[in-house]
Amino acid sequence: MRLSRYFLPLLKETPSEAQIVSHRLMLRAGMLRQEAAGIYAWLPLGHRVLRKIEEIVRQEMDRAGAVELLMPTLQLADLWRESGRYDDYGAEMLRITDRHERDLLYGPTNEEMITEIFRAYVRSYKALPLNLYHIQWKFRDEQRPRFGVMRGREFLMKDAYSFDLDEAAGKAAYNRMFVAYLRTFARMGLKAIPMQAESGPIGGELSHEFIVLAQTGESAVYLDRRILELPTPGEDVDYGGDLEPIVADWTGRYYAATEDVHDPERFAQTAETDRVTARGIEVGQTFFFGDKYSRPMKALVSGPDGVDRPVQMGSYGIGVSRLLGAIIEASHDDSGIIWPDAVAPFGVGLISLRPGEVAVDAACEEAYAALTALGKEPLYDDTDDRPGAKFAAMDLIGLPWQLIIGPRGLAEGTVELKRRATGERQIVPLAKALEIIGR
Ligand code: 5CA
Repeated sequence: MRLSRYFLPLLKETPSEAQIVSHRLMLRAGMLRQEAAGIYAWLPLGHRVLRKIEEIVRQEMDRAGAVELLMPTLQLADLWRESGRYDDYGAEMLRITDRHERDLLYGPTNEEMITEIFRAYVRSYKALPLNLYHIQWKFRDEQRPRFGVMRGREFLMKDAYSFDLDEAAGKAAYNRMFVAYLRTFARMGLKAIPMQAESGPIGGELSHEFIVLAQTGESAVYLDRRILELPTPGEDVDYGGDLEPIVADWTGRYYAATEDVHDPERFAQTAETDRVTARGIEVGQTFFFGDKYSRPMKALVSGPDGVDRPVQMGSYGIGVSRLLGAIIEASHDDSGIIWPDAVAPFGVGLISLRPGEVAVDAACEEAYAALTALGKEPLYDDTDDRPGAKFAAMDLIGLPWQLIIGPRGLAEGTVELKRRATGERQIVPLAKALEIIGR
């Protein structure tokens, strides 16, 4: 992408309404624009990151055996009357009436709709286990939308729903999602710690929140620091096998709890030097709630014994749009964002120090073509801005590499390569710079 043809409206001033660093940086870096309280337009740079995060989530869901579909944002109120949640959900639900006076709502979550889809088609245990997921916008009329994408009213969620014949199989399905979550967040450069949690309006006894530690997090958390050292399951993890040992490692060995369920007495059993009190951002939550929806909604399956019973269900959410904020909170410095490679909107910022000068233009074009061919998605700053402004802009938007090409270096056969995360600079021939980036 050539910057002269792109839409990257950077802000010079720090917007006064933004209270936390991720919100400030997303506004300054031209990623996001507020259209109403808690409702945002995703500008091109923000949209690219959103899509990258979504893709990682999708790949790990698919790897764990979940199947993608897409449900609508609008739902019939009657569906929610079947489960009894229409009235329970309260003021957070955005209720809408269509021209025929039918009650609709903008979905805050999809347990009812997925149960309706399941019961329409599945009758037998032979179709199980089944896990269906989608990545779709949700609306919750939060009392205090704040911190930008962290607590929006309209936000993008991945929500998966598991269906099993009995509780044991349901727990195995829960474990598959649990492991997939460990992998998903690690791939984004995040350390997300599963913590025992309350299930709130979704329901059920078994629930974990996946929490990224950050000073600006909304909830207080208590943990044994040794949980931070546990290894993330690799790509070769066997989703067909028994995952209980991995889940037990993460849930049974070390203390980790949010303030809602914190137990000071149990926490006191952790050695004082290992005790950490911190704040955290909830990037995902998993629930197992058995037949809470399938029983009232009559989603029945017959087992090998021919007897019908309500299907056992769980649901598994990831805050896809919230993750942008969480990643920036975890990875930035005074100059701006530092994107982990896996979610960076572009891989390399290619900076021309003298657009219009034949040799510089030629070297930049060569680099641009080579980087594109390498799949590194360069953003080529071919504008007439001063070098200082270009450097500041690249630092702000936080691409992993900066490749700087100017007349003086070229006269000596070199370019400058900067790694955003460390600030390390190398003066090398262009071919060498390309080799380093391509590694
Ligand atoms: N149906 C279940 C799981 S599929 C569910 O709705 N779970 S949830 O309420 O915990 O939401 C899932 C994830 O969405 C949360 O972990 C959080 O990361 C994200 N989320 C929830 N509310 C908001 C919000 N107002 N703004 C941004 N992200 C949110």
